[in-house]
Order: sequence, then structure tokens, then C-alpha cells
Amino acid sequence: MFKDNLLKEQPVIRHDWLLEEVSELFQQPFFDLIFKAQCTHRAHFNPNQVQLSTLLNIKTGACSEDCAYCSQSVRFKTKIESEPLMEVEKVVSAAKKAKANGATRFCMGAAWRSPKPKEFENVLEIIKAVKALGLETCMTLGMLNAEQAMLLKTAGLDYYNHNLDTSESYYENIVSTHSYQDRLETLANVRTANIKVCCGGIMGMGESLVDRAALLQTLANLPVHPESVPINQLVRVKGTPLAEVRKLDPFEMVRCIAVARIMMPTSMIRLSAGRAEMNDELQALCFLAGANSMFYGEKLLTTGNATTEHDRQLFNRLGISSIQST
Ligand code: SAM
Ligand code: DTB
Ligand code: SF4
Repeated sequence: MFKDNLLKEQPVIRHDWLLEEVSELFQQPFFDLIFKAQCTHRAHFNPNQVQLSTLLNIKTGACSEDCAYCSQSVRFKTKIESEPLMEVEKVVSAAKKAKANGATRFCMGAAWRSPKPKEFENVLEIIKAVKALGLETCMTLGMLNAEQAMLLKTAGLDYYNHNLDTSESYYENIVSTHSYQDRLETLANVRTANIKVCCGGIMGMGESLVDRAALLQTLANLPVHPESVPINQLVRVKGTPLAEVRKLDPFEMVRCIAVARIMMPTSMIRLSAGRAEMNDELQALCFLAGANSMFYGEKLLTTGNATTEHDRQLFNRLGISSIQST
């Protein structure tokens, strides 16, 4: 807990949120919501520290799935050139660079429905090599069965990212090739294997406020809160079905972070995709609302991120320091 906190609210960790309560949180006056989120944040974290994760796409494009937001689906005509699984040495050299730049976690993504046995062996080698650099490891490889999750754990994987992305009822408007239940089963397999869970969603896909509330309700009512909760703003990629969707009201993004912070008080809430389109003031509001993690590095998976130089300046101006590796 942050020792200097003046506002000593001690929120209870709850797993019984009702949809109406969550919707009410979302609809509070903006300043009341931010105040509540900041009090919760200060009860558990140093409010001036942000954790940095760097992303690398280790297998690009040609994914069989039809997630409407994704540049890497084989079904949409985007500018992405597909590439096979990267070699271990190339991943290690990118991880070294990320560490030298101050990242504490290296998150590796693959455009797969689920990992195939042949490539899975190489993935295990990649985890061992990145872990040996003293970085936390995170992977996002699609659906996993119980055995795959156990093998990832044994190789040294710290976190697995698998997002629910939106509410269960809106999910069928976004993906048809796998179900919400499939996502929940993978999350359960990851939890059983004792890997930390990174699970969040995307805002701005045309969903309603109730869908956002339902997503956060599902996350907070899991038996254990995800240790990491990425809140992505949709990056509208040309060629995907969501390319022309209406841009999210920036305050809605801030509200979503604040509600996530209140509902999951001890989780790391990550200000994720979308920062390249946000100004500094909006990002500061997101941190004020309780975000305490972000993706750091010039690229997300296939799209651009805020530049590292700009992020350094922003942290200086706000008096934010990055959380150091232990
Ligand atoms: N194939 C794996 C899967 O679907 O879980 C891993 C990679 S997938 C690209 C990881 C996550 O990135 C998605 O669940 C989604 O939340 C996020 N994402 C992908 N494209 C995005 C976009 N255009 N805007 C915002 N978030 C995006
Ligand atoms: C997450 O929630 N966001 C990251 C990470 N987990 C894998 C991915 C964002 C991707 C944004 C679009 C792209 O670069 O392709
Ligand atoms: Fe993109 Fe992952 Fe969906 Fe494949 S499964 S289309 S990589 S989000």
C-alpha cells in the first residue's frame, strides 16, 4: 500500500457485482467517479508510478479467426504481410532492447486461433530465453487447453493475455469463429496452471454503456480478479469491418478505466491500445482515473504506439516514474 495516502479508503475485494451497480458507477458525474477511483487507487498503489510492458508480435497475420477489429485476420484485406513464428534469437534481441529502455515485462503476441503442436515447442524455447534476461514474460497465443497452459507455466511464463474484449451479448457482433465460453475456458485453464491472468477489453467497437459495464462485471466476478486488466481503445484499422466505426468519446475511455479501478482495486489497470491517438492531457486523466500500466515502445502488435521519447517527456512533466524490476 502507498504509505503517503491521505485518503484512506479501504475498498473490499468483491466478486458479486450486479450489472445495475456497475452501470450506475459509469453514469455518475465525471468528477465524482474520478475522485472515487483515485481514492481507491491511492489505497493500494503509489499513484505516481506506472509499470511498462513492451509488445512484440512474434507471428504475424493469416489468422483463421474473424475478430472484426483485427488487422491480422485472414478474412480482411488489410496491409499486413503475414510472417511465420520468429526465431528465438530475434525475439531475444528485441527483449534485450525493451529491457534496456526500461520495460519490466515483455509481451509476445501470435496471430493464432490456438498454438499448433509444432510451433508450441519453439514458443517454450522463446519463454525460457526471455525469462533468462530477467524480464517478466507474457504471451498471447489464442485459446489454450489445460495441458498447454501447464507447459507454458513450466517454461517460466508469468502472464497470459486473453481478452474478453466486450460483453458476452455483444461478442457475437464482433467474432463468429469462437465463442465467449471458449475465451472463459482458456482463462480458467490459465488460472489453474497458476499463470497470472491478463484480461481486458476494447472500447469503441460500437458497444453500449451496458456492454462496457457487463464486460467489467464479468472480469470482476471471476473467482480471482485478473492481475492485469488492459483497457484498449479500438485502433480502427483500414480493411477491417470496424474501420469506419464512430470514434469513442475520450471521456468514456477515462470512465471505463475509473470503473475498472474501483471494481478491481488491486489489479494493474493498463492504458493499452489507442495512446497514439490520445493527447497528453487525456493520458494524464487516464492515470488519474487509476491506470498504472501501459504499453511502451514504438509499436503495439501491428500498429504504432506513442514514441518512447514522447512518453519519457510525459512522465517527466507529470512526475511519474516507471516501476523498476525487482
Ligand atoms: N490471437 C490471440 C488472441 O486473439 O487472443 C492474440 C493476439 S490478439 C491481436 C490480442 C488482443 O489485441 C485482442 O484480444 C484485442 O483485445 C487486442 N487488439 C487487437 N486488435 C486491436 C485493435 N485494432 N484495437 C484495439 N485492440 C486490439
Ligand atoms: C492487449 O490488450 N492489447 C495489446 C496486447 N493485449 C496484446 C494488443 C493491442 C493491439 C493493437 C492493434 C495492433 O497493433 O495490431
Ligand atoms: Fe486477431 Fe487474435 Fe482474433 Fe486472430 S484470434 S483475428 S490474431 S484477435
